[in-house]
Amino acid sequence: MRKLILFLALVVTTCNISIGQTPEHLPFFTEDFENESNSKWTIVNETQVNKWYIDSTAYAGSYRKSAYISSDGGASNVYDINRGSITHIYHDIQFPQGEEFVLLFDWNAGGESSYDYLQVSLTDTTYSPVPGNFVPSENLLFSRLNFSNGWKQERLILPETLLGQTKRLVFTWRTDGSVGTQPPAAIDNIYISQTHPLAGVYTIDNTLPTGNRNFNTFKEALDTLNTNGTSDSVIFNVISGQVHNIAERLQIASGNAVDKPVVFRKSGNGANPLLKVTGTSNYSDAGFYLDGVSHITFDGLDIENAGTTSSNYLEQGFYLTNTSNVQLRNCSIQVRNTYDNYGIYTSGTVNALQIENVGIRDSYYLCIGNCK
Ligand SMILES: [Ca+2]
Ligand SMILES: [Ca+2]
Ligand SMILES: [Ca+2]
Repeated sequence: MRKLILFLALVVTTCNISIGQTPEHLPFFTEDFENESNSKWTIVNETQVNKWYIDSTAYAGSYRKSAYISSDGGASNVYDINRGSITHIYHDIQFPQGEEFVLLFDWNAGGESSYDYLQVSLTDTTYSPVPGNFVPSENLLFSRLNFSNGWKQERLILPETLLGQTKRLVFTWRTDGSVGTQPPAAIDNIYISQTHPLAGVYTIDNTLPTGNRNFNTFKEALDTLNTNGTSDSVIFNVISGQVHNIAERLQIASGNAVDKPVVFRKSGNGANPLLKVTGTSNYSDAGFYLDGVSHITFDGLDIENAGTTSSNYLEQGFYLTNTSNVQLRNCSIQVRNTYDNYGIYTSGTVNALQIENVGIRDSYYLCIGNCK
């Protein structure tokens, strides 16, 4: 018996150069810069004018932290376009034997065509990046990233020649000394995984690090799901009572190898896990985006707007497009109470959407589209 219960409320860092880092052991390497001491990464700035920092400035008005370039001591994510500089931030990664690897990271940068840009390299650990100098080009993974027009994610399958080796992952920001578009580079959510598909039971527990079948964040769980796909049914047990502060787009998208049922469900006797979602100035931010996927269940998760102004309100709980056999159960959705907001929004061809015991508050519309 399906029922839709509706509550329509209507109402830093400077120039520390060191080598001999402790390598990170895979299968999972993740870095969101939120809780890390700066010492995990080595920053090579010296007297260069545009320096790397780890802090929160690159996200205006948000709690989120990243690594970013600044020419004013880290106070703002702004660079001096009139002075040339090359600076680096790096960390060592130990690649185990096994299968191929995938690298994902988020970045944001303006820059200038072939003059001001972000580079990403993978070098031997015997190589130490030098301020004012490029990393030798044979090590480049990305030779020129700029003009992202907002935060963007890159994804790259790494060569199998890395198996069993320790390598140095280097991010470099280069400026030539004239002309440029703000902001300079910022990077976040760096992630390296082996590409084997998911199967069986995992946890999402934000008190434990990612690894050993646990994901610290929803973002890491969904990145892995989207990247690696599934070879059998998958359950994510989300620990009850925990609060997840979300400011990133959570998406399960088409083109991925999600070909078996995937369930996100509350685990434990406490309150539903609560996702407090900070949106953007866009008028259609959603807690979860499901695009072109099928057989996905959310059971016992609450979604709540954490935005405080029109620049960051959450307007939708779930956004579904071209999905089938999606089930939403035992959830509470609270978005921002303004016109054109939706608890559940569907578009395209949505088949067999099941909604059971879902409370929707502060939403102008409860569910639009093919809602049953
Ligand atoms: Ca971050
Ligand atoms: Ca320039
Ligand atoms: Ca918004």
